[in-house]
Amino acid sequence: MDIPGHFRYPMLRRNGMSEDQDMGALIGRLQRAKNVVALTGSGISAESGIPTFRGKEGLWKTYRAQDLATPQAFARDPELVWEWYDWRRGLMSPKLPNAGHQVLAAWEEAIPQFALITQNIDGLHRRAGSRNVLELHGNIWRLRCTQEGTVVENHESPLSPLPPLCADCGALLRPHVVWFGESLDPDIIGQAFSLSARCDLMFVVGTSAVVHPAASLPLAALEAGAAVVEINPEPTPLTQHAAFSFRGKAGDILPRIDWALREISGVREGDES
Ligand code: BJW
Repeated sequence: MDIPGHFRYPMLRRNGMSEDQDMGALIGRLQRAKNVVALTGSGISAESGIPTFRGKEGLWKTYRAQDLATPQAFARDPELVWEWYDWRRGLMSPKLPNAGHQVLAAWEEAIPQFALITQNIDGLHRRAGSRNVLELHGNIWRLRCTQEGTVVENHESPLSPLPPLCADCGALLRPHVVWFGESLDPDIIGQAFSLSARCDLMFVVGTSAVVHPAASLPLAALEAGAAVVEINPEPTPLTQHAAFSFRGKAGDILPRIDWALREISGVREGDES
């Protein structure tokens, strides 16, 4: 398989294979795969200018999750929690999807059985054009009534009044996101597990792979015999299990994989039937 020599990215070596052989092997897996899943985390949005949670510049270096991202914190001080979320909405509002988001949106079109699961609440996958996105941890652009449970879409930034109130019943609204100690939507996490357990290739992009149950999805895929492709500048607990581990940025690596896929296979044309 002839892959141009400019594929120079740091990647864990497998059994002494060359980088080109590794990329070739990955494209082969991608071409043969019947079900492909991508699981993303905050790292994919880092190149769009949205901070991650962990790591040296992560949000949890400056803010305590216990004070801001738990139901107890919201019950104790909804104004404080809302100030933080309003600040983050303001930060995210002008940010645009990057090349990593765009490749995954293109794969939804190009790869017949492709599913995208994200832990991100920023909405950038949809803005990049992905239509079917399982948002495990909710969406910061949706607000939920603490009394009625109704969910409304709201892109106002800054929010006024703060904290925002339900237009129907006047009760406090909360961000429609999943905080620590809260259960994920059973339908969404159920779909995510079922997709993971029947995929043959899973891309795990930009997540520290420590927050459960999201971090269990690649484990479910591995248990079912899938190959995991990790894209992350740093190693994670998943790295040792990954068949392919690209140590680099999503906005760099995903376009390279996409380029190789298009170059080698003509984007699986003819697979559409
Ligand atoms: C790049 C990059 C570039 C940088 N390109 N990469 C089993 C074991 C232990 C604990 C538990 C367990 N089951 C449940 C728990 C408790 C808890 C949990 O997992 N705790 C662990 C942290 C220990 N889980 C929960 O509470 C969940 N609920 C639940 O399970 O309910 C039932 C239950 C409750 C209690 C006990 C038992 C069962 C809910 C989890 C909700 C997480 N919520 C948050 C906030 C969302 C709203 C908001 O944004 O404000 O979700 S926390 C935060 O972490 C956010 C993220 O989605 C999530 C994951 O973070 P992510 O995306 O991986 O980001 P980082 O920063 O960690 O990593 C970024 C990565 O990108 C790094 O690796 C970088 O290297 C990389 N990177 N630039 C590619 N350019």
